[in-house]
Amino acid sequence: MSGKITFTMIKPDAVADGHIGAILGKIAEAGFKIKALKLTQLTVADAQKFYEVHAERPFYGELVDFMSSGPIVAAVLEGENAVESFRTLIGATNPADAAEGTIRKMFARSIGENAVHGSDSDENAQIEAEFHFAGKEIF
Ligand code: YYY
Ligand code: MG
Repeated sequence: MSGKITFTMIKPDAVADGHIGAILGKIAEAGFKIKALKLTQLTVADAQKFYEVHAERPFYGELVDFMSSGPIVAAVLEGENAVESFRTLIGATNPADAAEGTIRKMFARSIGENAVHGSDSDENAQIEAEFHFAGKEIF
């Protein structure tokens, strides 16, 4: 059964480009409820841990450097079939392949600096939410 929770980050590119408000607007418009929200910055160690599944990939070093390069917005979102419906809202990893109207199509700079993260499974959504938020910060 599909879960109600997903985890997202508005990445350093989209924060630096001034898109926090517009992206939160798209998330609200799509019907997601915000369960947790904060402006924060990942350390290099945080970014290494968060993306450790990609440690052997050629882009890992750049990904870690980028994700720790500036502030992000971290959030836990609630909605029906949250993981899949949020990934539909953000679009393909490469904004060049993302559908019109998706967050990555509208706001991403490139495949590496692609504006937003979305969890890829219910299990990872839970792990990622707990990586970023204490229990009392999730409402
Ligand atoms: O889940 P999603 O973010 O859409 O893509 P992943 O395959 O999990 O990759 C995580 C992250 O790594 C992606 O958002 C950008 C970066 N990346 C990259 O820089 N170059 C690639 N060829 C693939 C992914
Ligand atoms: Mg992924």
